[in-house]
Amino acid sequence: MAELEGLEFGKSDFVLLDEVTMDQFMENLKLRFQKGRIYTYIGEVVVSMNPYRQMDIFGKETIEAYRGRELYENPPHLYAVSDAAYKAMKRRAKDTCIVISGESGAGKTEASKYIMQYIAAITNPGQRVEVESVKNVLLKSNCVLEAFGNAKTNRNDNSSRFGKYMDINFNFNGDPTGGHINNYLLEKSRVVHQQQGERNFHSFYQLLRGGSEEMLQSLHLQGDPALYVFTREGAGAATSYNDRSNHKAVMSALDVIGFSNQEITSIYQILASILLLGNVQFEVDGESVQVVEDGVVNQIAELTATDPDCVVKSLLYRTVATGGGEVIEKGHTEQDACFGREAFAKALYERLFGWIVSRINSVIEVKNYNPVLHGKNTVIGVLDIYGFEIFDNNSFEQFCINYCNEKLQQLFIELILQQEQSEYQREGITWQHIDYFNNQIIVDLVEQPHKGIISILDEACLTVGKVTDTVCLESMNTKLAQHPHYTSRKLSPTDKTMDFQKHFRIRHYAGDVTYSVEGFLDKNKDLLFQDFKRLMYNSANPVLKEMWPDGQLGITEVTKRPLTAASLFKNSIVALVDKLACKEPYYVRCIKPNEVKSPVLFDDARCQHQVAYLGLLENVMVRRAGFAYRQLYSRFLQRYKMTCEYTWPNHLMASDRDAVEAIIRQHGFQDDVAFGHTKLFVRTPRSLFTLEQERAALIPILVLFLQKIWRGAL
Ligand code: AOV
Ligand code: MG
Repeated sequence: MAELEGLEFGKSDFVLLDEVTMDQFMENLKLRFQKGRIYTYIGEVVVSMNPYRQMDIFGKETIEAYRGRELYENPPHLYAVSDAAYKAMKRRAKDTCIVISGESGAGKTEASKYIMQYIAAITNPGQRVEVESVKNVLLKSNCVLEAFGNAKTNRNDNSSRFGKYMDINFNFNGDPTGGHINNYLLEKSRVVHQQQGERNFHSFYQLLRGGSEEMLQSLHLQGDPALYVFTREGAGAATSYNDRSNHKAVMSALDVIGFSNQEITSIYQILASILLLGNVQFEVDGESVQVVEDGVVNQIAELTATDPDCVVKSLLYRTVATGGGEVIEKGHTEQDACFGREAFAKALYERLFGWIVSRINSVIEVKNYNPVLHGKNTVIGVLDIYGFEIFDNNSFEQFCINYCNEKLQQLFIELILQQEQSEYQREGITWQHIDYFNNQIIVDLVEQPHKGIISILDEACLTVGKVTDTVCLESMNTKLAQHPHYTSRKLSPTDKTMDFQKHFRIRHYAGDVTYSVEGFLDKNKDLLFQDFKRLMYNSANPVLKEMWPDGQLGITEVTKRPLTAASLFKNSIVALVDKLACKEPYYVRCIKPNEVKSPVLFDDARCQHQVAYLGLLENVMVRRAGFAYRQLYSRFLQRYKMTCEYTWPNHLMASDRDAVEAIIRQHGFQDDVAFGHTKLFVRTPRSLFTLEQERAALIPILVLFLQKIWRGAL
């Protein structure tokens, strides 16, 4: 709770507000934003405003100023929480995680990069080569993942279209020894279609605009995104993103990470194949469907190291096993052929992305670690996921992204608002309960077995015969009619923005989103004809082949019906939340100041909306009424007994609790603490800091004293 800066910059911790009201909160947030103070604490939570301009607060000197310091010794900063997470991990051997949340464009990805840079800068003072190399790969991986996983959307020029959770492993010295990246549901539909004003993934434009002439020629490409169906839409989109220089950076990062030349070439061959695939056209010739121009198909075949006839065949036919075990080839309709081509392009990209992540993981995975020799291996996790988003047209992807944000909000409530209050109750601390909106009800609406939206979608996907999106919507409307956070057109007949055959609306914690159900079932089924998988598995390029292990299955081999996209996503997010919940969490709550990317505009209504749904005011209330630190009496005593004459070396009191009380009284900290059944609760860090300092000053004296006893001098 530092007050290190003058009050003209506002309060550096919202806990210090005179009164905890929305007005005061907003006034402070606005003042600090206007004064260029983009970070403010709520206790240990950092509230971060996107400055939309380069700030001079991330340099080497700043890093040094925060290194090893306590939170309240410096003005609020991401570096301070990073250091706190690092210290907790190093001193107490705790696994920690930093969860960065906020809506699309609020600054999560930028924050995650600063956090990683800080951790890299403060570790490995001995400059050990192998540690430096791990750090380098961790940092460089960002550039590659952003190129392939980010895109311009209407909300953010560099929007993450995948979720990323990165574990960094540390040895007992506190130096990084490796890491692991988990990626979550890439928005692959973007490969074949983008909304107006948006772009495909950066990687395509980087290649087309930044690739050398020689490179493009070898890939059968021309350097103009307007020539390719998949990049045409976004070719003219204005963006602050420089494709040319980023292409160079990605090539060099791939090299530093350790991708071989063959692997790098393969990556670009796959990108080129996808672009060319988008330009394949079909025509109906009598009864059958044909490819309009063989030339493109030949190029795709060359780039994927496959046979041109086989490429054509997999585009126009699918092999199916009849009930009698007979295998027949069934010609596609034009519509099926288009569907297949798009599914293939999306799958190629998704598998490429997944493969890149796993290649990076294989480089940074912790090797030769022996817990007996090297001590406990601890972890700091950094979560940077796609933020809550509302577009003019919201589809399956927004549904998944927003569900994921509901889950993270639920975790925040659980860890910051709920657990805190229930512990006070358990420990018998007098406590005025603070109310907050619990979004569990929305989480249930989406994920509950049998009754939730995902279950209803899955059921529709499993039903044999033609269940359309509209039929599925009707089923949702019937089953969810009573749900307070679900609306259909039927329930809201006067609402002109909703078509009752197409739309449903969820009242999310962060706002109402109307989803268009069109394409939901196809995206959930995520069907890719087996013929494409076999084609890729039979590629003469070993890199490509490796991405398609499931292509080796025979036609008649019965495969289990795979989980749907929504169920897979749900399972991965549930696993993520479990992973986070067992670590000590640090939170960065990002806020977007305005919709127009302005460094000076503070849009009061938009900001207040975010503060409200993020539960920040409730966070301040819980924090302010509460106690930041707590420790079992026995542990507290063990650590600080030397600072009090009644407890050193041993106390004669009836209980540890009484002894702790003696320490507190001797220091005059009575007003800063509360005594629970088993733990001492401390409100501000100052008291603990004083005790720590005293302890630190006493230790050398004690050591001398003990040495003398040992030598028999006393
Ligand atoms: P996001 O990760 O929260 O959105 P980003 O981190 O990509 O948002 O930030 C969006 C843009 O805001 C960046 O490209 C920068 O232009 C600017 N910005 C954010 N933080 C800073 C900062 N600290 N300093 C300067 N500029 C900043 V999304 O991935 O869309 O949910 O899905
Ligand atoms: Mg992002």
